[in-house]
Amino acid sequence: MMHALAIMGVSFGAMLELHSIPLEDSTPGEGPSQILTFFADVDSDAVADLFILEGTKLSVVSRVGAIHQTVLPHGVSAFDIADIDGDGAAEVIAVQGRTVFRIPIALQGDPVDPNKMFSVDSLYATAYSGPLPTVLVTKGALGDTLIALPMESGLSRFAVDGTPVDETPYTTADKSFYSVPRSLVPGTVSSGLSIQYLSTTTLEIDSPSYPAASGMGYTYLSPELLREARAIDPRKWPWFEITADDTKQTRVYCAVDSELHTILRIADVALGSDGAVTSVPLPGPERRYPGALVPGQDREKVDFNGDGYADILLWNAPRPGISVDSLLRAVTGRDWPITLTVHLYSPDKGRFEPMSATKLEFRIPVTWFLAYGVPLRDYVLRDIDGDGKTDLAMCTEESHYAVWLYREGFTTAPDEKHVFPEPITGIEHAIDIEGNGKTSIVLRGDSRVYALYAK
Ligand SMILES: [Ca+2]
Ligand SMILES: [Ca+2]
Ligand SMILES: [Ca+2]
Ligand SMILES: [Ca+2]
Repeated sequence: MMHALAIMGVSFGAMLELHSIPLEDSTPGEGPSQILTFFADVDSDAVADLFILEGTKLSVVSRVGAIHQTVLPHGVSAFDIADIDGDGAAEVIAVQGRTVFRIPIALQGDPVDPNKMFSVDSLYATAYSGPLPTVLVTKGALGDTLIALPMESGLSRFAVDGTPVDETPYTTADKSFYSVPRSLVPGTVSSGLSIQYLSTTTLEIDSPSYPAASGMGYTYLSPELLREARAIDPRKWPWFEITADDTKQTRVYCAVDSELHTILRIADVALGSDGAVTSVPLPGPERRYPGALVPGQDREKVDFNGDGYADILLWNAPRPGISVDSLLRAVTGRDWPITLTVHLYSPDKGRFEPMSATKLEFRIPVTWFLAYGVPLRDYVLRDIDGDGKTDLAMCTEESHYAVWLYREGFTTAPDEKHVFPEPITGIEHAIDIEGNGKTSIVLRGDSRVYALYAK
């Protein structure tokens, strides 16, 4: 075990504070090193802390500028982060073969050696080839800490001294399983935590300290589905919720045609007393909007004016064409204009306004248009400043990341821009780490992780 204190670059924007965290195994120009990032609360202050797993090196990034590192012993498969002794400081709880042990995470001073807790034959012994953050620590009926482990016969839970407490049997003979990756986001999501065993059993464990996993997920209104929708029954088009009450949910069904226009059809879907959909009517008349839909993420409502009704963001590029052919003829490295428009939903009219409420024009590298789908890179449609109105953040160049706050609309210049020493290669999280409605963003470069913390 070792302890390292790395230097972090910290810079301050108006809304997002940048922490630039070097990855130890990376060599510039050799591509991204394999890492896994997740959030857990290491110091019980109800603010989620960023963990970075590089091989067996587990780093936690404190908000004040230090990186504390713990090396997981060889052979660890599943591990979790939790304060199981209630002293306010989290431990690593890890499975290594038959052994379940704990390592206190030393935020100051020398690291502490692993303590063995108990031994048991769990399926985690051979589950993964390397360490993977999973949900191991749960709360029992009396608020006691229980360690949940998949066994041959079912999901078993043990007291911290290894005493068996309960077991939920598998419902089929198939014992293949996965568990929820640990990603703690205080205050933002429900307290329900489900450990799902693939087509076998689902155990709902009430664990108020550990809300369900969050973070960047797939976009369910994928560009592929939107482009394919035109050919099928509109009731099967991708849709999102505009608003809902106890009796009905207003949906907008979406398609994008070959001219990059968005076709929307609205339907009120009746809900039963249990909240379940009772019937899906044929959606209303088609309305066509100039530009292709930029989908939100994770079913998070995109609501630019904060009135509780979802709004839409469309992208468009000026003619002549944005066909692949014309782009391939363009010189690599050139940029190309793109226009984003917002159409607000009008509850009085029961449709999205035909006139855009705001327009954002800028240029992006022409090669971004070659990617299938939305040419915006690493975009986030979330409330960044916590005023209840959805904002926009995205790359404007390979190594630039810009934020536009939605006020009466978007301003021409971004409200904040961060320039990085290397291209951004992806987005790891867009996440509310404090439960205050503000979104923090974690970006990847080849040699660093860039955490943009909402202030
Ligand atoms: Ca914390
Ligand atoms: Ca502790
Ligand atoms: Ca709205
Ligand atoms: Ca906002």
